[in-house]
Amino acid sequence: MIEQAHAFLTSGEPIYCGLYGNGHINETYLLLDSKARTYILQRVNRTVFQDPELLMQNIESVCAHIKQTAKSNREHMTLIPTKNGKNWHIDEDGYFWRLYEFIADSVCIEQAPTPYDFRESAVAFGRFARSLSGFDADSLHETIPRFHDTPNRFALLHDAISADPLDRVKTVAREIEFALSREAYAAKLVDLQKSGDLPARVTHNDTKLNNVLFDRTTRRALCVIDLDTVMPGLAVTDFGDAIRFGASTAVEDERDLSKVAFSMEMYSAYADGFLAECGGILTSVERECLRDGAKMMTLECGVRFLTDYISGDVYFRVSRASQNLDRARTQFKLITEIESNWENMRLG
Ligand code: ADP
Ligand code: GN1
Ligand code: MG
Repeated sequence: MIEQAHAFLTSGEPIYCGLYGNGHINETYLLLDSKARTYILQRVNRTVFQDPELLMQNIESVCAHIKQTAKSNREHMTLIPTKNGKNWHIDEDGYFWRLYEFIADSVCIEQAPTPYDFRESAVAFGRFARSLSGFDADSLHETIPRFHDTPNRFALLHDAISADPLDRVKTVAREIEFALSREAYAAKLVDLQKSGDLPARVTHNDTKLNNVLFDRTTRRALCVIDLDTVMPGLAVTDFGDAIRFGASTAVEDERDLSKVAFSMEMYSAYADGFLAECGGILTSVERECLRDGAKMMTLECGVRFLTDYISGDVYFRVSRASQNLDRARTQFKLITEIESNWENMRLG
């Protein structure tokens, strides 16, 4: 990987490069140069992102927009150009690379230790939403078509069940039944979008807690990262995806389901931070549907993990057998808990 780093305009000579982070899609490396500067080197997943050059155009323009209101260079992502003046490098094997400055003195959290930390991440995503409310959505390319089209995610689950390439369907009958019994609900948000009741906005679309960087010392949120899926979408799904991941009491691939619960305390802390930052731009229908965003993203993600398990783990990176099935199961457990808490989750 260090060979690919030489294509970029780093301050010193690249001297160390090692795998970094817990993303499921791209391959991320920490790079150090001879002037002790650190960077994030990424190999973009070309199966997931069919046109990475268009994706980089999105990232460049979104970063430039956020930079205008950022108070320091730790509050926005900075791309390092190549020696040829581009923002990406294609190596001799056809792999697609990019380099960011490592945001100094930052930490990334996989599970919020306190509601305060989770609220801080909501402040970051809320600020991100507010900042991009003035951004021209039509200038963005759709990097993954139909990304949060939940009915289409169900259609892909049906396709996987029919294909059943590894004969796994018979082992996941309970999970399939759980998902399909909620299929009628899947269209709720896309229908409200089609009817114009939910406005399309520029959204992040992958609002996991580990896509926010925090200040190492103060624990204040610094910067939203992982901008690959920034494109037109719904504010309620950005809210909901963050809840799906961060309001769980366990990690996403926890095997012991007795540890997986939905924390109303975390939910309320996130809602508080999010609404404080961007509540002013939300319509009353959006506020009413925030809890649907949480349920929908949990259902959609569970369906995606289950589909990938049945298909042979071709999309989400796995480090052990059945990891995608474990991930699907945690999402389904969370849905039952969300359903029990439904009345208390009202925000609009
Ligand atoms: P993926 O799409 O695979 O999730 P990310 O862009 O989220 O990839 O990066 C993976 C991890 O790398 C992040 O969770 C974070 O820990 C770290 N990271 C990414 N960009 C930066 C950055 N600019 N500064 C510091 N850490 C970063
Ligand atoms: C992927 O790239 P990462 O790990 O931040 C996925 C999200 C899922 C998430 C589940 C481009 O996010 O949609 O919600 O895994 N990203 C893409 O953990 O598919
Ligand atoms: Mg990420």
